[in-house]
Amino acid sequence: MILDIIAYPDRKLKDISKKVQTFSSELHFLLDDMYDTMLASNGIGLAAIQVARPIRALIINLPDDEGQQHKDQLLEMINPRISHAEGSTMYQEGCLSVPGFYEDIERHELVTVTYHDRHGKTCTLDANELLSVAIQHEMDHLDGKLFIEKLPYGRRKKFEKEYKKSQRSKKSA
Ligand code: Y12
Ligand code: CO
Repeated sequence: MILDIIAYPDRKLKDISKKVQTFSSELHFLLDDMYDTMLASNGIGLAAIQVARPIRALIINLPDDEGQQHKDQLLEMINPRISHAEGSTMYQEGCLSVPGFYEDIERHELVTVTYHDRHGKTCTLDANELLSVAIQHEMDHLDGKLFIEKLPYGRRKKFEKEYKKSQRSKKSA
């Protein structure tokens, strides 16, 4: 089932998501729906809060070199925690909750993340490049943060102006 994605500036995106306590079929249905929703919008990552479920769950499905996404490469992370981070890297990020806007954002270059899979199994992953950026972007959603909040003051102001303009022209179309 395709769910509605909450868009900025909806204040729900600021909610701090709660830890998942039970790895039930309800969680599995939500993860399945999040996958359908992400794919339907050409996304590569989605956090549960973006579909109005304030739980610490996220999914990531990076494309291969030909731009194709494969379900067997889908990462589902429940209650993720970064245990190690190093270096810094810049990447042009986008977000399904901020459609049409891409901004250069600085992140850690490498992260080690520990999380549970959908069955509650504990997993650890070392991530670099795009995967590292995607994990950090999605984990920020769990703490109510959006990538645009990392922009310097001037770029943030410019973004707010352009975003408001784009929302107005969407409404009048
Ligand atoms: C690197 C940086 C950020 C992430 C987080 C995941 N972000 C996305 O999946 C963003 C997807 C996205 C897709 C859009 O296209 C449509 O909605 C059809 C979009 O909107 C437009 O371009 C109009 C915005 C963002 C992972 C890795
Ligand atoms: Co996002």
